[in-house]
Amino acid sequence: MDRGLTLDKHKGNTSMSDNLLQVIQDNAKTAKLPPGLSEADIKRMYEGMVMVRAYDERQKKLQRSGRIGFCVTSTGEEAVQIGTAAALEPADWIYPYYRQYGMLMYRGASLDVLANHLFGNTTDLAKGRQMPAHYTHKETNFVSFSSVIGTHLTHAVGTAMAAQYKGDDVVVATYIGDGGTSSNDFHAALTFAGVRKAPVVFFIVNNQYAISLPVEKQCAAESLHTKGAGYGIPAIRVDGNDIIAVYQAAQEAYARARRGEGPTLVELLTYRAGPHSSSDDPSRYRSQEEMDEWNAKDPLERCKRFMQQLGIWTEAYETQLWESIREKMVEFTNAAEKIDEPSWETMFDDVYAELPDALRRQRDELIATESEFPRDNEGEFPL
Ligand SMILES: Cc1ncc(C[n+]2csc(CCOP(=O)(O)OP(=O)(O)O)c2C)c(N)n1
Repeated sequence: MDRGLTLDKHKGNTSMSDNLLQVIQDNAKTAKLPPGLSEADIKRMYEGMVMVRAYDERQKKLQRSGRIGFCVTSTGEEAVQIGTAAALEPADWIYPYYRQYGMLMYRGASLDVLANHLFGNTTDLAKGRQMPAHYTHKETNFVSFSSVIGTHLTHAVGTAMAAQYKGDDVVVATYIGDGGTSSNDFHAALTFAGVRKAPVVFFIVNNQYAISLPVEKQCAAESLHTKGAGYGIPAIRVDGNDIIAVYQAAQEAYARARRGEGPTLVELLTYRAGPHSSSDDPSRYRSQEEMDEWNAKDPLERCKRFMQQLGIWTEAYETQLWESIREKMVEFTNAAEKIDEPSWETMFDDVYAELPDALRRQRDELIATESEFPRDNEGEFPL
């Protein structure tokens, strides 16, 4: 049984095909402003997506030229991030995985927060100790992620339950890939959230692959949103490359949570247009035809077309936007590259209030060895 969300108030400007929520009509000549959104809101969302695309473009260049070791991009998934971020309030919480850093920028984190993490320098908020693409930022309630797929979902539900106990008017947005819906913690999190009616929204980012594994080999269900029914959680399937549909579904789901009606499961259908990470080569497991087919549904192009239909997009606007954003990306990443890396001995900090003897000995040995073999002789450093 599909307990799909009823999006009554959007009738007339949403179309459902195969139970997929879509708003943008690619072939329409004109469009009307969606309810509750101004022209400025739509432009802001588009600009947010361009920021993510430009950041990814910059990350890739830095990685290919050897200036950073590794990167994770989210090309093709910009509407997922910006559409769901745009409907949140500043006090709400985000429990992301590694492909939602665009939400950070949209919620006002300075670009140096991202750039410093990219280089893992001394000013990186994770102190250079996290995996790359595991961003964190207290001011925007963007919570650090553990690489163990799915584990953050239970933390998200815990935060939502805490807010419920305290009577705080906040919701929690959390994200999981199609592969991640097979994790143990997906089950634990949805079980608790359903029973406790926690104010949390689970977004399944169905980008069709878990590294090289296509979604149909991941799960035999026809669609992943049907998983909600097993936990008594209403669910909806949305065109994740249609930023207006993503925004509307997210807004409705957050509103349900705020009204005390509990969690919602939102499956966002999209495509990971790039590799899984800079260590992956997708041409080994998927065809060019498939990639071309999805690229034709690019979320930025679709939003641009919608803006054209509304009469709020021009070539001059586009050129100026890209120029100014690309300039910023270069400026912030070049600045982050100039900041020192954390010194080796900081790896012993922050875990124990008082360092146990065994670790103190190891740290002292490291410091002694390092002074014997200074850093400019890095090649000879015995570690
Ligand atoms: C428990 C666990 N198993 C395996 C991995 C290795 N791993 C890292 S990312 C990933 C794929 C996740 O795919 P998906 O959830 O679909 O997200 P996507 O990367 O496609 O956005 C895997 C298997 C891991 N980090 N944790």
